[in-house]
Amino acid sequence: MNMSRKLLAVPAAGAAVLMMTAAPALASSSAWEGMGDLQPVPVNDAPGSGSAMITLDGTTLDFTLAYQGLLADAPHAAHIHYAEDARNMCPTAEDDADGDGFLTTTEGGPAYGGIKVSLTTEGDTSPDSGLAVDRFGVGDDVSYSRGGVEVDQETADALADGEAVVVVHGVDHDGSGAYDEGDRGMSDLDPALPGEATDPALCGVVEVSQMGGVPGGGVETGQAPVDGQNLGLIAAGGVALAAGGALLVSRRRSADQS
Ligand SMILES: [Cu+2]
Repeated sequence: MNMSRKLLAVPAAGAAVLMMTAAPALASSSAWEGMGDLQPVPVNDAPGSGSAMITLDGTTLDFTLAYQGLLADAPHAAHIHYAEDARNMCPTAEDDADGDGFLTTTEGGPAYGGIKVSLTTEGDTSPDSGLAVDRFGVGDDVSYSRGGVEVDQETADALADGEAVVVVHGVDHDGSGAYDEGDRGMSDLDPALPGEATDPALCGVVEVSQMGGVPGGGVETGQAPVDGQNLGLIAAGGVALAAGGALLVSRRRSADQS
């Protein structure tokens, strides 16, 4: 083997490694970040706002839920809602089906679907914990985070497609300073709870804001890359491919000549 072929073999191997590592990243990653801008549900008009920050990697969810202005010293159940046959949006005034001036969680169902994930502060996050009022945020200035929450594939897809809706519950309709039966009556979800405790207060559709961390998520989900990382990696892969091809050609020529 002459000297020039030895020197060529090193960069050729380097190019091959580049191609091998780039290809799986493009095919398998689906990490992204998103946010739901939480605004008062129409009709109920709770005095508050908030945000749900979401990071999803495959089916593993990290979230930070923050909201202000809701009833002080009272628990606020919060969930990710979704249903395939829902409108995948926040309710409108038209969703107050019986026109009584209270938009119940059930009446909001056609807009946002059922509970898929309970955004509890600890423990179980399944729909079973939907009304676990001792494991949600309490009060009028709330912020908490959790990591490593496993969601099902349907929920992960709904989140990535901008079809999942975060809802925070609990509306003091009559301004009494507590959840009570009042004019609203008892809850459509649990007859043991006042309707004020479960009515939807804040709502926001989760929108993908960044295909973050691992390049290539945009390829798998069909979403446009927003930070140019995908394009950069594809370009780098193209260069590696071209360089590898050129080296193969030159190596073949060397072999022919020897
Ligand atoms: Cu909910």
